[in-house]
Amino acid sequence: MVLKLEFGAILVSATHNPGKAKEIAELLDGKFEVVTAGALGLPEPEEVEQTFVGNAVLKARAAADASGKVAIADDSGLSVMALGGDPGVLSARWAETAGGRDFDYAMDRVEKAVIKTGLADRSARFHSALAVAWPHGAVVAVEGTVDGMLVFPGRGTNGFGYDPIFQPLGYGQTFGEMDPMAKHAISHRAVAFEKLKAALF
Ligand code: ITT
Repeated sequence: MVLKLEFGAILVSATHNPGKAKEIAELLDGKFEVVTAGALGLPEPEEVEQTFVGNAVLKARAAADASGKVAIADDSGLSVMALGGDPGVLSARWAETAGGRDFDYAMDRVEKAVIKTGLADRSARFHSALAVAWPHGAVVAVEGTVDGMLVFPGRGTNGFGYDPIFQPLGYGQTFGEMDPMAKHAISHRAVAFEKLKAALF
């Protein structure tokens, strides 16, 4: 079986995160007819895997099998060196509060945890695993990363999630301050997309 995606095909974007959905749509660059898992009323599977790739595959597989269409999923997060890689695959869970997800709270948790280690190391890495699954069929997964430094307090209101506290290496702005196109030029998700394009398009 040749795993190729034709431009113009219907692709289910298996994310329930609006910030991520916007970036995935921009990175796909209008080449596919994108339907979201939310619009199709697909359930959100529990992310039980220990790796980004494992969870991306799980999400793409669930959406493809439930919809009968090719699906793309992203599992991503921030790994902080001083925290041994946390929050990592639990990045979304670190934001959970009784009132829903709160990333000001999550970024504050990261800052407090880093200070508590007593370490001066502020290096961090964003990961994005992308998986494309065919209904009840094959799956292709890739991973992209970008290295940077944590800055406290966070800066900027662009992007989503942990963007305000992440400054990519070699740049003076955080992802929260960067223009979205500038983030797309270097981000973990963009790196993963390039790999996916090479494999599938
Ligand atoms: P879906 O599973 O529905 O796609 P989610 O938000 O639950 O959405 P993840 O489990 O992959 O997705 O959680 C990763 C979290 O890491 C996410 O909620 C973001 O806050 C954060 N994150 C991922 N990519 C990011 C980026 O580019 N900039 C800032 N934060 C990011």
